[in-house]
Amino acid sequence: MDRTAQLTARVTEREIAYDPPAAYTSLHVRAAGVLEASWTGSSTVPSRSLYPHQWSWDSAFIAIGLRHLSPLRAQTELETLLAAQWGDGRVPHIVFNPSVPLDAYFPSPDFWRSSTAGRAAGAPRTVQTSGIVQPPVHALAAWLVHCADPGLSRARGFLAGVYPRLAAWHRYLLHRRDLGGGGLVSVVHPWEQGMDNSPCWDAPLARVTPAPARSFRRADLDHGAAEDRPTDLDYGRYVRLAADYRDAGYADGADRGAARRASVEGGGGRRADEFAVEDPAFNALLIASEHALARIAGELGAPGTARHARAERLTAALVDRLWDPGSGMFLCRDLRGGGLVPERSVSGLVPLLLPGLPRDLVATLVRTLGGPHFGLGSDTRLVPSYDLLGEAFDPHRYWRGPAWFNTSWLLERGLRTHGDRERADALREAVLSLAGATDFAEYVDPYTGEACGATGFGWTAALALDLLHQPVGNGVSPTGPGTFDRSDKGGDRA
Ligand code: 9WN
Repeated sequence: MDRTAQLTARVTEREIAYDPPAAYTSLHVRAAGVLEASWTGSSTVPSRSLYPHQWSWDSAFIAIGLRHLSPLRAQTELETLLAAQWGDGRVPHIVFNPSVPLDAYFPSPDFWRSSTAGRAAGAPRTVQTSGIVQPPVHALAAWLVHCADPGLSRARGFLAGVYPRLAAWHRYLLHRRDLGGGGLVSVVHPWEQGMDNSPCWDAPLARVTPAPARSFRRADLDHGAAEDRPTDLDYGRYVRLAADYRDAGYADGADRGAARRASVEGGGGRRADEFAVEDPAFNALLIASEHALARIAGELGAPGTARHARAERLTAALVDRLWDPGSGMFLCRDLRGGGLVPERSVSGLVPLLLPGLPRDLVATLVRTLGGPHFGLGSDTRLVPSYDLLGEAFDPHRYWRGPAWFNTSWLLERGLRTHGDRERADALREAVLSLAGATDFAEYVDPYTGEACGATGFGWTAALALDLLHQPVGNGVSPTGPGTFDRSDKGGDRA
């Protein structure tokens, strides 16, 4: 039997076991087909055309879906990513596949030069990576992957193998990236936060001098419509920020200041830390992953209490630094411009997934989600990436309005975590029907559900699979009630 037939057979067995509605059977098989076609042998590409390497947060979401088809592949996905971790603990946002031509994606390995420019930060020698990071969804993914097949996980020592790497990853973020000194992590590039072209970056990016357009060649325009993608001007700024970080040896915080002084003395002199933003989704995902790491520690026989307590402290810092009562949601904090960025993005709703969020904030976030700025349940089919009433809103342009499936998946989990079954079930149905109708599009027009970007997109297929495996209504997923739960009791069913 070939691989696709084997996977399909396994899928069919699982479908019988979970008894999903017949209408979803073909969705399940098609989603499995996308993941099969995107598998390289050790990891999964987000898209064969647009994103032909391994991306960090994509891999975490993909592993969450892949665990239902092949727990072994899901474990391997995360292990491959973590094998490219740097000595300082950072998990790079791209791990390059050496067999893919250099011009297939920009910025390519010869731009990042990780093994030379990143040497002082401990970049691996044998694999080429980018030097920036993406949201830390990995510990959460590792825990969910473990729960899918605890026997296999224990037999392979999966959690014992990934735990030290995940702990070092969180340490890097908490110790090297608390640039604001208030306990939260900052991103130093819009690509780090994952919602690259969000209007939240417009003001902080405006201070960055763009790299000249002729100094690089965009590969994304070979695959996507120019009017849907970031502008050349913004691309020039992305390139400038990444090049400056690279030229400062990918140093962070105080080390970065020293690298800059050395570069000034050596005739350089460009500021290498112009962009520093505290983002609600990035920090909320770190908190969810800290809770997951506590569970992993528990499974390995160590108490997770200190980690749960840290997650609670981080939740308090998130509320203290990023909650904006006037907007009824969380906002980004621009550390260089000195304040909250007055733009409503889906990022500011993602903290809904945190179990420890105060009840009144939960109620406010749910109201905002259904209100005129996001319109869920009335005007929009999936959660838009940006404020429907915002000046920069565009239903098709990258992260300036369209809806992505990963953020809707996170909000579905949030609604379910806080017991809002009705809204969670409706969002689940919307994700499943649009994933199927759009051939697993990268993103969709939030009003019409029209497919945009690539089709056969990895996390869209994976997260649809995950929702297919989740019983509706009772608020309990097959991985146990502890997925996002704070308590060490009752959730560790594995
Ligand atoms: C830069 C891979 C990635 C996602 C991001 C998405 C897009 C890259 C790009 O694709 O970013 O990392 O070239 O635009 O914005 O969320 O991880 O799918």
